Amino acid sequence: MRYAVLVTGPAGAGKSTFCNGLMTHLQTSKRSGHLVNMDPAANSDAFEYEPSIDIRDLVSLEDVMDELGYGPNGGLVYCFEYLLENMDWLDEELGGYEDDYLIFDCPGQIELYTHHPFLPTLVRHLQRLGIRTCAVYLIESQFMEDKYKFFSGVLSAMSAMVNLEVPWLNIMSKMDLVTTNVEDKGSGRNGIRTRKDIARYLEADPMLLLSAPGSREERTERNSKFHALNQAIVQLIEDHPLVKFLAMDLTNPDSIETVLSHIDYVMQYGEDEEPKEPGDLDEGDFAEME
Ligand SMILES: Nc1nc2c(ncn2[C@@H]2O[C@H](COP(=O)(O)OP(=O)(O)OP(=O)(O)O)[C@@H](O)[C@H]2O)c(=O)[nH]1
Ligand SMILES: [Mg+2]
Repeated sequence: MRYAVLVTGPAGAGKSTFCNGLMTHLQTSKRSGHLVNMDPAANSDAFEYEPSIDIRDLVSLEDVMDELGYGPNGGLVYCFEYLLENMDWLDEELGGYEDDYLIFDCPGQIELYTHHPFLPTLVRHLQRLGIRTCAVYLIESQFMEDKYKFFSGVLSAMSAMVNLEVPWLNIMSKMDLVTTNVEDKGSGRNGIRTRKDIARYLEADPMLLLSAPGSREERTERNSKFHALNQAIVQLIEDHPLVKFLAMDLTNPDSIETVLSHIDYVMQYGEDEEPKEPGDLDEGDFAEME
């Protein structure tokens, strides 16, 4: 059984850094993982591990911009359209892997997740090939500094979940930047002073929105529409409590292990493995016991 993890989320959320961290963790746990670069604009310096499959071998944004005169966003759309027309390339590239984790590092253009059909089509294709697929969606901990920004992240996660329809994990990345130390001046931002405060963000408690700056001001005619919009968002999140975040601190190996165990769980990793028969065992299976 092959497993695909789509690493998604807005620009700069830490997707490529997480992919590197996950690759290292899989290797130290003696599990096999392969990096799949899905970003036609990726800079090779960003990869600690050479991608085993790379969309840039099929089509690169630079060539599309040079040769067809597209801008960066139109060029990206063109690259994905080109990929969908040439899926046999991907099938061939994916052919050589068995019982492996394939980690797809996706681009950061948010519209790819919320309303373009590319990623849903890719997901269906992987599923047809019998590859068990899940997605992780990263938003970075700095989003917690501004309640409006945070809830726009929650809504984008929600629409990506609805659009992609695969087992899903939302991750709050860069938790090493969040401190609950009261001596640290930065830690009081947006009222984040205790673990309990952080927990309200990880649970995406919509009531936080009601205490956001400006939300208690006198309701003038000018801002009444703004209040009504906030109220509607609170109601929407309360009615559909789909989004919760798993905190991730890449400086702590236990944290990556926790994220990986959640990924294993949502993908039911290893559930179809047959126990080895005594006849299948060889000396290598006992090497670690010596
Ligand atoms: N402190 C801290 N910084 C991080 C972490 N993860 C990523 N960064 C930094 O955030 C920036 C963006 O990281 P990337 O991994 O390139 O983010 P990305 O989501 O792949 O970005 P795009 O592919 O451009 O959308 C880089 O400067 C990283 O060094 C983290 O866990 N902690
Ligand atoms: Mg990246």
